[in-house]
Formats: sequence, C-alpha cells, structure tokens
Amino acid sequence: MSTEQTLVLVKPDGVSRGLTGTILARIEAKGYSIVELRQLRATRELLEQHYAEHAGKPFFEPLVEFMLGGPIVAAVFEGQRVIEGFRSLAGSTEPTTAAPGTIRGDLGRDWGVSVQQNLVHGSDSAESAEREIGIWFA
Ligand code: DAT
Ligand code: MG
Repeated sequence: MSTEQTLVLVKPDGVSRGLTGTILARIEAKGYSIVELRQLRATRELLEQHYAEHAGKPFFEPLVEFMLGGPIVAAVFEGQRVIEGFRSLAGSTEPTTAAPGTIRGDLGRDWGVSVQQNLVHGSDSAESAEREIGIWFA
C-alpha cells in the first residue's frame, strides 16, 4: 500500500473551542504528516461542492449554515493508509456514541444542537480525498 493523502477539516466548533492544536497534534502523534494547512471561512459555494453527496438531505442546510458560522482549519495529511487511519482516529459520526480514544469520542458530545457539531471531517475514500483536496486547496 502506497502513501496517500486525505483532507481533514477542523470544523467551526473545534476551532471556536480552541481544539485545533489538540486535534492536529493527535493526528501528527499517530505518525501522519501535514502537507497543507490553512485557516479560512468557507463560502456557501465551496460547502455545496464539498457536501454535494448530501444535497437534498434534511440535514444539508443546517450543516452548511453551521459550517458557515466560523473559521475552519483545512489540512492535507499524508501517510500510509491515512484515509482509513484518520477516519478511525476521528471516530463515528455521532460524538455521544463515538468510541472513547477517538477525537469525537474524547472531545465531542451532544450539545443539544445536532450531530453536525462533531469537530472534524475526514475524506472517506481515495476518490473523495482527491476531489476534496482540489476544492479546499485549489
Ligand atoms: P462523517 O462526517 O462521519 O463522514 P457524513 O459524511 O455521513 O459523516 O455526514 C457529514 C456530516 O453531516 C456529519 O459530519 C454530520 C452531519 N450529519 C450526518 N448525518 C446527520 C444527521 N442524520 N443529522 C444531522 N447531521 C448529520
Ligand atoms: Mg463523510
């Protein structure tokens, strides 16, 4: 298996809670390398591209609104099987039930809002990673 890259986002909840450094450090500590890193405010257009697979779902608009609500830290991480490895490190989508030891499981919880506040995004396949890196690091 060769080295691959994945897109990681620290979502607005992670940035506003001051967890950017903690989250990036956990990914680096697992042995993955940062190859791109920037903080930005997303545009609606960018988010509609990024979340195209979820267009039309009931949570799509609240998700986009949440992601527009504050700065996001976007990173490209590299390493052997980093796509699968970061998804494993992030934990499952819902922070309340994400396994302890994962980023979502250790640092996230239900804030009475929605599951969208789950701290991080990670690409789910090689195809997604290539597409998403192109969107965030055009
Ligand atoms: P993941 O981020 O674990 O890859 P996903 O791609 O299925 O999850 O969904 C993208 C984001 O959308 C997710 O991080 C949080 C939000 N989301 C997913 N399912 C949801 C739901 N049923 N209700 C509200 N938000 C949801
Ligand atoms: Mg996803």
